Formats: sequence, structure tokens, C-alpha cells
Amino acid sequence: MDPSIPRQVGDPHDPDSDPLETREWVEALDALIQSEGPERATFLLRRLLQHARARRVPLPQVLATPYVNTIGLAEQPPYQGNLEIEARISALVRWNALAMVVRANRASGELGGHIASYASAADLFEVGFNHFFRGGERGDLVYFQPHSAPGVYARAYLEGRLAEEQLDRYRRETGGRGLSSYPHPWLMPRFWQFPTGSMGIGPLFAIYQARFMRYLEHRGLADSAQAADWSSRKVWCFVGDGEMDEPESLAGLSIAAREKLDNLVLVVNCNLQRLDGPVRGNGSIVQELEGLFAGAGWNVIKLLWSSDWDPLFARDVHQWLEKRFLETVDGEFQTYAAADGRFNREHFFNKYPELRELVAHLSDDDIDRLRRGGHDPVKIFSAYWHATRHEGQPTVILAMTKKGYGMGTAGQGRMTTHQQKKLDAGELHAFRDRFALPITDAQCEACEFVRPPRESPEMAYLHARRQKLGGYLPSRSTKAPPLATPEAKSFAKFALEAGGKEMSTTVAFVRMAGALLRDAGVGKRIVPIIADEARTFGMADLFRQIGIYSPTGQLYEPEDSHQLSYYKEARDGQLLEEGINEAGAMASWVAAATSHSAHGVAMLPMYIYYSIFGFQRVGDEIWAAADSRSRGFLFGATAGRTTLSGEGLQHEDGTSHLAASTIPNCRAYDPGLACELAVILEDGMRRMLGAQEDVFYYVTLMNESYPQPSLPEGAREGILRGMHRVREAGKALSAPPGFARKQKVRLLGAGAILQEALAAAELLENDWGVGAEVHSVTSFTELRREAMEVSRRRRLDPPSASGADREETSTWLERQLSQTGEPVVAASDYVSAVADLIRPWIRDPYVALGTDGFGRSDTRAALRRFFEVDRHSIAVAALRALGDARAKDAIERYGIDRKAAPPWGR
Ligand SMILES: Cc1ncc(C[n+]2csc(CCOP(=O)(O)OP(=O)(O)O)c2C)c(N)n1
Repeated sequence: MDPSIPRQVGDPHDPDSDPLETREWVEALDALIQSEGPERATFLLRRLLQHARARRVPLPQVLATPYVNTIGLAEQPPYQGNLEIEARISALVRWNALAMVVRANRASGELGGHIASYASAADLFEVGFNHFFRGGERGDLVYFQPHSAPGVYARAYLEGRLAEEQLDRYRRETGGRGLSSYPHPWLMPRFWQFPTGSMGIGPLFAIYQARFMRYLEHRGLADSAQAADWSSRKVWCFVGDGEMDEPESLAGLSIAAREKLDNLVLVVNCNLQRLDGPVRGNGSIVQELEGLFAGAGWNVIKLLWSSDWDPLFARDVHQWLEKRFLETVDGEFQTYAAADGRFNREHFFNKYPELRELVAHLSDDDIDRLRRGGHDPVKIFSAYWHATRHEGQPTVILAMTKKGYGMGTAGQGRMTTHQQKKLDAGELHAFRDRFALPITDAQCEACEFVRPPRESPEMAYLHARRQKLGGYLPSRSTKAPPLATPEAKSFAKFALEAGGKEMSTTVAFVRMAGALLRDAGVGKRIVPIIADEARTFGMADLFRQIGIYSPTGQLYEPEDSHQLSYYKEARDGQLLEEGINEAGAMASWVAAATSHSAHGVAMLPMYIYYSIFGFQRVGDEIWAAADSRSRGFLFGATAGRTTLSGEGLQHEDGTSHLAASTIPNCRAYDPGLACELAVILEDGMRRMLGAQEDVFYYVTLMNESYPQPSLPEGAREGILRGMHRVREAGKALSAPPGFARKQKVRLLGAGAILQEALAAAELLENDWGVGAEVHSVTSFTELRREAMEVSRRRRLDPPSASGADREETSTWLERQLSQTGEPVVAASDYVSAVADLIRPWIRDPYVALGTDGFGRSDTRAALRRFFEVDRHSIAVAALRALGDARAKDAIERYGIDRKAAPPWGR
């Protein structure tokens, strides 16, 4: 037994120096419960504990209870269904799920799929489907364990929502009508709601979803017509016990308890195995999770043993079973799962004469049929019934099951069962017999899908249950009324007409956000999200303006209450202040960004954070957000590797735009000008809230102040497409000495480095007589996307020889940077691969400069020189690209250390 698993209070097998006295105490407690009820007993015990603590009496560890069901027989509600019919339905779902995976792998061994996980989770799902999961527009939200997806498909097939042809295209999606491997809203937008395929993301998102539902409710945004339903809506999340090892799985535990999310039920399928082997071979995952959840303040329901065990427990007055369970490590439980009744009798029960006696009346087959709690609909129903009625805490159900349940020697409890996807004829027959499926040997061997006629008792029952519960699920809604979005002039006039006023794009954003929050249309829908950096970004005024969301309001007078903009918390606060918790902030963002679908209320989340702690830190969540068809803004603040100057290696972000470019529905912008930001925000809101496109925005913001121009005439299209010209080459240029003709270069500057490009243009013209036009690149990603699309069209469907449709097939890039022989030099505050994204479409010599290497702290000027993206380095690059021998002089004149190792080597 793992010594970390605490022994139980009152364990009868602890040495007892005075059993008589102990009995008197126990009897006194029994009498109290009998006469005055359990509440009084709780009160007295608490008093006693307090007193004992005051007297310094060492107290036992109380976060672990015995290894038995939390809900006693007396508290078990009557089962409200037809167990026999449900067993038949469940057998059909199990069969079709298994058949789907086996057929797919017969067709092609490379397709994969899982049988054993759903086999263990089937009853947990089925009781939910038959009795608890409410469907319909404002139904429950269910996060399914990803590799149990075959079971969810199999049920949808029985329900008539999926066709046989679709089941046959499980994991074969490219030709259409296929079923995705795991829950993916991107791939099945009318079916799956929540992507869970990456372990840990499901539970984290579920917790923040439950919290966001409260947020909507407290802010008066919950669908008022369905207010009553709304407050009883539940979030269900099914997760594997192995998956609980992911830090993300545990990351939301304390907020869920702190905010009393009793709208949340987490079901951990404790089959005691993960992919490679046991989750805790030498310990107990159930006991460990109980301690963790109870310690965090959750209501914990252990669902370990089926009704089959109840008579044994009733006769086991000296709790020998409890003792035996507690000393059995999970590795042994797994062996018992894989073995038969005879083995279990010999190795489990026969260890103590008392237990041998306890099961003497049972045959080996009877022992084999002693199920674990997670396979007994009666106990599952009871656990769900209590969980859905529990108030003031989220509930976790620790349901013990067997991995590969019912797969017999082909998989139950086997070390290799996770990967099992092929069953031979004998194994298929055994599965059929085990679940009493009404199919012939031939049907069985052919793995035929089975769906009884609609009027059969099974199907009638199944449909009736779902109708009673409000409809079928999973089902993703796309219905939410579009919102009218404001024009930039209403929230960003100061930026559109900046006229040279100095400001940073972060300051400009904060002003725009302030105005948007007051907008009559979208103001209330904005969800500002901060991970403890509001003061860093100059947003502390928002604390008072819109309040920080706190379900309990503010229970203290804040230290700065005398200030105009004090730290105000409120039940209807709008700002989500997540603390130092980017993972949680991102999960909140996703809940808000998918509210149009999950709740029919379009929201506009704006999460602003240190840009390196986005794609790099919570990149997988952003990927899941994209899969979820999120709509909202992510703001990477104080972005760039040299613009955030003094913070060094772990703060300076040089890659987020590269990562952003890989997400197809992420529109990534790196605006250098406040007016550009205004145009991007305006268009983003229009596309996401008005046109309801499934895109989200990543916009980087800088804290460097410089004079901001007004919006140049006609610049709007270029800003949105990714580049526009902000400076023409000097008019009065003469050919420099030694050159027969005027020389000219084109400089591209992105984000804060735009200012360096502009300064380089001045140097080139003033110091070297080289003309330089400058383009502001707002998005290398957008430029590349359009160019890729045009290239593909050219490849697959080339323009006609006459060239009549030439314009149509030219890219914005080509139109902005037509082939002139003049070199193009690009620089950004990101690794050079970002500027390299557009290289294939530039017809003249192209130089891409960037901030490759590790960040470090210094002044902006020093850092830009170090990374060679400063004005001087850009000017030298331009001269060199021109083949101008004076580049050497420029290197000398500007004091560039030509012998220094490259920045990525230092
Ligand atoms: C982040 C991540 N890492 C690894 C995997 C691959 N993977 C899929 S299922 C699985 C094992 C799951 O074990 P458990 O959570 O105990 O669920 P069970 O199948 O036993 O019910 C692993 C490692 C994944 N999907 N996501």
C-alpha cells in the first residue's frame, strides 16, 4: 500500500488500546444521529474537532474517506427508468461503436481509433443520455472524453442523426460526410460543440464555461426568456483518470470551488489505466483525486462499487472489505479486472478468512459479475442525481470502471487495451454474447451496424427519453442574432485624425476600448480579460469604469477606495481579472468567444496579455479556440522582441506572429500605427459580430510612443489586406556619385519597426542619395494567405492566354510591389521567418530582417542594433541589396560591428 494513502479514521484494524471505550463513543454518536439527525452530528463533530485543535491534539488526515461509495444505500433515489430496455440500448451503442472502429481498421490499418475507453465509459454516458443531459437550445453543455467519440457517434446513429454511410466513414473525412476522430467543431460544426482531443483542455474549458455562464447570468445577459432554465443548466465534463495528470486538468479546481460552481459536474472515469499502463500502479488514483478535489473545496462523490456489492457490504459488519480495498493498489485492481472470478476469489477474497467466508456462497461466475460502480446504471443514476442537486460546490464523480469492459480476453484490463482496434471472430462472438446482442454469427463477423426499427421498444424508449430531456445532443447551434457594429470614427476619431500626436498603439487601444465599452450596441457584449497586467497596459481605469467580475461582489473596502479609479469588484462587473493565470484567461476567452453558439448570445472577448505568454504559453488552447470557431480579439501587448525593451529573454516575443500565421482562421495583425489599429478593430467587429464569420483576431500592441499620422486617404484596403504605402521615395533625387541613374529601394516595416524603416529611408536619401519608399506591413500572414490562394488558382486553373483575367489572378503584394528591379528590404520585430512568409511573391531581390535569437534586456535602440533591425542596419541592407559598394562605408559610418557573431548565435 502506498504510505501516502492515509489510513481511515476509526479503521477497525488500527490497534485499539481500549475497544470498550471506543465502542461507547461510537454508540453515543449512533444514538445522537438516531435521535437528532445527521446535521446535529456534524455540528458536534465540528465542535469537537475545533476543541481538539485548540488542545493541540494531532488530527487525522480527513481528506480521504474509505474506499467505498460516498452515497449510501439509504440516500439512493429509486431508479427512474427501465433498466432492461436501457441495457439493450446500451448494448447496441457499444456494439456499433466497436463495429465502427473495427470496420475502419479492416479497411485501412492506418486509421486507428479506440474501443476500450468507450467500453469503460459507456454506462456513464448512457445514464446521462437517458436521464440527465438536457438538450435543446439552452440545454446542458457536455464535454465528452475525446477518444470515446465512437460511442457518441454510435448513439447518434441509433437516434437517426447519423447515417450508416457516415459511420462507415469514421476517421475518413477528406471526401466529405466523414466523422472526425475526436470532437472537433471545426470539422463537424453542427454536431460537436467542444474540442477535447488534447488532454487537459476539456476540463479546463468546462470549468471556465460554467463560470462564464454565471458571468452572463449576473450581468443580465442570459437569455431572459429562458431564465429559469438557464440557472439550472449544467456543464458536464467527462475525463479520464490519466488525463487528470495534465496540469490543465487541475488548473481550474480552485476557481470552480471559490466561485461555487454548482452548475458543474466533472465525471472522472477511473478505469485505473491510461495508454501505456496503470495511472497509479503503486497507489490509488481515486484516493489521490479525492484528496485533491476535497482539498480544493469540491463535493466529491466516489462511485466505486455496483449494487451487486451491497449485500456483501451489509454483511461485512467489521468492514473487512474496506480494509482489503484500501490495501489494494491500482496495479492489483487492474490485474483483477483482467482476470476471472476464480482468480479474484483466490487473490482478493481469500487473503482473509473473513472475506473468504463473506463470498463463500458465491460461485466464481457470481464473483466475476461483481461490477464496479461505473458500470451500474443504478449507482450512476444515484451519483448524478445527487450531483445535480448539490448546492454551493462543484461536484466531481470518481467513477471506478474497467478499461475495455466487456472486451473479455481481447482487452478488459489488459495493459495493451488502449490501442486495441482489431478483434477476431471469436472475440466478436464473445462480445456479442456478453451483451446479449441480437445478431447472427455472420452479422457479427461482418461487424454489421445494428439499428432496430423506429417502432421497436428500444428506439421508442430512446426517442421518448431524449424528447423528455429537450432534444438530442451533442448538437452545435450557430444561431445568434448579428450585432450592429460601430464605425471607427465613433470610437477612434482621435486615431483616424491623429495629425502627428504622439502615442503608443497600446495607449490608443485603451482609449478605443474605453469608447467601445460605452457603445450602445457592442459595449455590453465586450468581455475585457486581463491576467494581472491591467496596470502594465495602462488599463487600471477600467477597474472602476466597468468593475471587476466577482460573484460575491466586494466584501471589503479596497485600500484605494478614496481614489477616483479604485479597485472595484462587483457581481455584475464586466472585466474578468484572472490573476496570474494565462491558461484560465484563455479558457475564459474561449467561453466568451463561443457564446454565440453555446448560449445564443454573441459576446466580444478582448484578452490583452504579454504577447509571449500567448501562442508560446497557451498555444494549444488557442488551437482549440480556433477549432471551436471562436470569435474575438486577442491582443498581444508590449509585443515584439525589441519594443518591450527591458524585460529580457523570457518576456520578449519574437515568434507569436509566426505561430499565428499557422492558424487558418486567425487574422493576425501587427499594426504600427494607431489609425491602422482603428481600421482593424472596426473591420474585425464587423466580420465577427455583423457578418458572423468564424474568425478571430490576433493584434499586437506596442508601448513605444511616437508621432501618429492621420489615416492616409485610401489606406483602408491595404491596411486590411496586409500592406499599404506610407512614404513615397524622395522626389528630388539625383543619381548618387558614380551611378549612372537614380537608385531606389522599397522598405517594408512592420509594427514598431515601421519607425525604423521610415528613419532608414531618411538615411538612405540624405546620406547616400538613394530613394526609398516605405510600406507599412500590417500583416505578413494576410499577404501570404491571399498570395497562396492566387498561386493555387494559377496552378490548378491558370489564367487565359489573352491575359484578360490577369488582374483577378494577381496578388495584392504583386500590385503593391510590382517588378521594377528595385530591391525590397523588410524588417519586423519578429524572427525573420515572419517577413520571409511573402518571399515567393516578390519578383525583385528581397531581404528579410528580423529578431532571430534569444531576447535580452537593454534599451530599444541597443536591442535593435543588436538584432540588426535598427535604421542603420536596414540602410546597410538596402545598399547591399542594390549592389552599392558604399555599403562598406555605411557599415563604418554607422559603427556596425561587422565581426560580431550573429544575434542568434549569442
Ligand atoms: C495533450 C495530449 N497528450 C497525449 C494524448 C494522447 N492520448 C490520448 S488518450 C491517452 C490516454 C488517456 O488515458 P485516460 O485519460 O486514463 O483515459 P482512458 O482512455 O483510460 O479512459 C493519451 C495519452 C492526447 N490526446 N493529448
